[in-house]
Amino acid sequence: MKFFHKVYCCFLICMLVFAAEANANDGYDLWLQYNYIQNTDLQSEYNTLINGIQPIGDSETIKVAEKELLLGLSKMLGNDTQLYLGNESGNNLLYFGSESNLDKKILSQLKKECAQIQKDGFVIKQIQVDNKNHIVITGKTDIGVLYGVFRLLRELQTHKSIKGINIVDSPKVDVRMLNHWDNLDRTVERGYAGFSLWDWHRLPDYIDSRYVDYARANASIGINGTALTNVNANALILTPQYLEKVKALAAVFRPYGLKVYLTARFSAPIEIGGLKTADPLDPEVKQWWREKTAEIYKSIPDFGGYLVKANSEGQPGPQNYGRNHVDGANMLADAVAPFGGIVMWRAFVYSEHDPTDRAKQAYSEFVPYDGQFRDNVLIQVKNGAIDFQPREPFHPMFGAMPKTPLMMEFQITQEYLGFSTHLVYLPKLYEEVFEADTYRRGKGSTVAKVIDGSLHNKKITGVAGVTNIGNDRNWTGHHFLQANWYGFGRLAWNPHLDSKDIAEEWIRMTFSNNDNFVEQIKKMMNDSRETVVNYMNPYGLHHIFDTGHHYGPGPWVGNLPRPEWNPTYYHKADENGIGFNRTKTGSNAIAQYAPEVAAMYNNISTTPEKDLLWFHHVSWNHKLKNGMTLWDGMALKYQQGVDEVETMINTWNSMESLVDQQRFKEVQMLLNIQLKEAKWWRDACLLYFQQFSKKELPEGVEKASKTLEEFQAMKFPFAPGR
Ligand code: BDP
Repeated sequence: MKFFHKVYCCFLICMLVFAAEANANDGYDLWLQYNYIQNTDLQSEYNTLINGIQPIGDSETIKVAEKELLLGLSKMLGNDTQLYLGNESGNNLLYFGSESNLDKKILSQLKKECAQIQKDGFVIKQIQVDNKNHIVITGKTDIGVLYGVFRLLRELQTHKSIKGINIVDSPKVDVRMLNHWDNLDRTVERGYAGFSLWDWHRLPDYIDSRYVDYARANASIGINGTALTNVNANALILTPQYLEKVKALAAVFRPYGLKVYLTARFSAPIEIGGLKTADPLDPEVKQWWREKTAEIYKSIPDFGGYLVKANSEGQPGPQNYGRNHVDGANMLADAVAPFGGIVMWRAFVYSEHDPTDRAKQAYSEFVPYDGQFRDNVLIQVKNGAIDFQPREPFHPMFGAMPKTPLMMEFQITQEYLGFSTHLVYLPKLYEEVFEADTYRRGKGSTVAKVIDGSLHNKKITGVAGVTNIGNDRNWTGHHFLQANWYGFGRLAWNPHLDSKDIAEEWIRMTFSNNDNFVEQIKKMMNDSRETVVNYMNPYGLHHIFDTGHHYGPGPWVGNLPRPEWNPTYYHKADENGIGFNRTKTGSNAIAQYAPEVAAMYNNISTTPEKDLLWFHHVSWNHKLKNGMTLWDGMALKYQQGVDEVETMINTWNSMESLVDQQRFKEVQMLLNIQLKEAKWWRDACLLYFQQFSKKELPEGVEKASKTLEEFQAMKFPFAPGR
């Protein structure tokens, strides 16, 4: 009896361990889960069409493509990897290699498709040669082939039929890059997912396997560049001691087509070069940058170039020497030009010495320079004119510099969107920006066309995203925020994609192909962006975050030395109403848009209500389109935001049986934090603004849980990301 009892206990423990393991998924594998495909029809289709794999070429890139195929196919189809290597029949092979290496017979079947490929694009096509069926993945470059391999794997991951497959796809943007705001001490500015991935201390000798997985993940979505260091730059990264470490990272990333870029501190010639000046017109300074750049290219021949924040928020720049942005950018551009490098010069500038509306300053400073930058300079512009708010109208610079390539800068990290604790699906925001119409060449001149270069025929194009990645096991601190990295990459590849389709791909690859799960979670993700706007910044409110760390509400902050650092500067609430008058009677920022757009925003009745308080100072009694007063409408939006988080929680809870326990619980806990914080936003903002509106809360808005004074007294000296 005792013996049986023991055996039974052992059995139970084994079962529990097994169940726990089956339910443990820490999210490390991102969207590359390669879950076993249960559907028997699909299993047999895939197994019939792919009997073996045949790499063409032997570059490092082709080798990693092969490795990825073996991993993906064996996991999804439950086969031993040997099966794919030892195929003798010669039928149903998967060929992958660049066009120039393909057999003539195979190539002749792909002529039409190959003619359509651009840049690092690819073809995936089922063909017949000598009565045998094959699938071929090819491109002009091996990197294109690798992208095609990831695309084929995605077709399987999302349970698409590959019978008669014929896909041609090319990136619409040249430079698709992540910007890491990572410091050399491994803290991450505005990072909420742990510390920096880059272990500078142990580099170059210790290569964390995570560097490989980082490169793989990026390649899987077409990201081809990474700026390793913070835009608030440290010149030390350009010293030999650090360049050796950068070289080691570049070597890991190279097979995946991921180029390394560095942020260049403008005063580096003084700080590490021993010069007396960093004046961009000084011959010695020019020489210093030329030599430094040559030194970098000597060890990293495919180095991408420099990303520069100059004369912005206290960073040094050409203006310190009475020079301008053109002088600074062109000096660096000349240094990288011989090696094919580029300079990404940021337009995020505003000054305490400039009394004009902060929203106008970047345009005022940069647009007059159109046509004066070197060909290898891209001006990197944030999506909106202030700073990565939950919602901003598109930046007026887009479309306004026809002779200069403008590069998009999005924030993937959620500095102003609840850090890594709030589930917000950002591709929805990116899509809204891309779809905005600048009217610079008539109707249909969307921001997407500015960025992909088609509006003004640009020779070089780019999109950058300030990343949300850290060394947290799940990379982004929240399982769902992996979707923002994923979606950013997909939209950088093609800014015309639909964010809903991207969400669906991601859900299927990351969680499940269960249709009910996909539909409900897609809706949840899709709605989440408007939800955060509702509980933080409805009707065009902006920058009412608590000081410095930007965690939580701080609409009352008005005592900071620089006026434009104060939330009160942005909302301008008083007894008459709320909002920033940027029309002709106010700061006239609207004049920076094309006449059609300016006319729309200048008139309160044609301004979309989502942007109302961005452009107008509006009376509390203003009648909204739904018939409510602004005060009632605003209060109810805050409440709606909270209610929507409750709906998200209900949706998620109803999906428990379809998700592994670990990710289910982690997301559940985070959603509960989000709800708590949504209520905090609602209560604190409404109590504060109520002092001006002097109106009761409309029916349906819950009573605040604390007094305004209590909210104002909340302090967070150790909020992350600073
Ligand atoms: C702001 C951030 C700050 C960045 C700056 C920038 O608060 O940390 O350095 O943007 O983009 O959003 O340069």
